[in-house]
Amino acid sequence: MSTSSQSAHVQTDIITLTRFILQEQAKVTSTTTGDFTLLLNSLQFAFKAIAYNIRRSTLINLVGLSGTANSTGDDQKKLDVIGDEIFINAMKASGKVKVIVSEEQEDLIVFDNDGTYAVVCDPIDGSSNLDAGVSVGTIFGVYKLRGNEGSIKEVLRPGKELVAAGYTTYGASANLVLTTGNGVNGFTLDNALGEFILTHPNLKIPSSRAIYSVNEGNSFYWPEGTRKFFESIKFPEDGSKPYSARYIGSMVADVHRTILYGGLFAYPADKKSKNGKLRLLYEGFPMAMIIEQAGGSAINDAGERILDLVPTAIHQRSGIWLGSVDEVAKAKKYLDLN
Ligand code: AHM
Ligand code: MG
Repeated sequence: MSTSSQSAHVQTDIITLTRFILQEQAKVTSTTTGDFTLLLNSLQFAFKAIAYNIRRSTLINLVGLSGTANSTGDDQKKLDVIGDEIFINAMKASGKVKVIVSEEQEDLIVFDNDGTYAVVCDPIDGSSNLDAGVSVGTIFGVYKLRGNEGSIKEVLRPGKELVAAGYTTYGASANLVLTTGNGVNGFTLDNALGEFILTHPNLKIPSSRAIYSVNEGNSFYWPEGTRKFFESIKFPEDGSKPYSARYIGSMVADVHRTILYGGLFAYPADKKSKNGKLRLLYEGFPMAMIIEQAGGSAINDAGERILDLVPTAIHQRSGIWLGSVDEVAKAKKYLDLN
């Protein structure tokens, strides 16, 4: 093999997450303090540490329940607790985060520092899948504080005020998908280098795709509009092909596929879960920001834009419909029937 063809297989000019962030920040250098860069650096450390522990969990007896329940009564897995601790410690150590909301903590946490950011997160989402080795992930959103004191008002704000959002999937590889309000970029963790490498620049979601992703087991409880919509794509009356179903049961993995392939992901409200299952602040908002930044849309059961909603409680739930613009628009027509 010639030298040039050998080198063709070896990337010698790699864009790591750190390099990417520094480049992005350099574009707005007059207004930046470097705090956001440090915050993102601490975030990526948390993702690496969580990925590492998930990968070895079966070997070091980290599978199974911890014997505790979280703020909303869900049984916690050992890894839920560990992931939460890793995340909170990393945010605290950054010195740049004053307020944290975590799915695993009943109340918000306020640090005694001069941090200027609030971070909302679900440290390990989809944890019911953990013991089977199915993909799980971390979801996060970042608000810039308006005041100097850390108060709940800093996070009971509409999703459109997030300055950054993202998720990391822990599956065959760890994939970090990030937006700072200027498009969406995807990074893959190179385990040997210990670096997230830019592998999916400027991610765009296809505008339509005949794939739906929902827990069909809840269809007994669905309201009429929701039921009729899913019926309409499974039994099309216009001669078109029925949609394909894909449901992993890990929001991060289902949303990641939806961004890459297109389609619709939904966790609607139903008679059993009157406000839906997913949490607005740290699941709905970050995912809605990413989806919109990738060219898709995200609405609730009333057809309202998710990012316009204003939470009144940190663990508030909401019905969520997100994905390709055409697919969400198709579903929206039926939501009026609910
Ligand atoms: P969790 O935050 O307790 O892990 O629950 C959220 C998860 C999502 O990842 C996923 O979309 C949903 O719950 C699946 O719920 P279900 O098992 O009811 O289909
Ligand atoms: Mg969750």
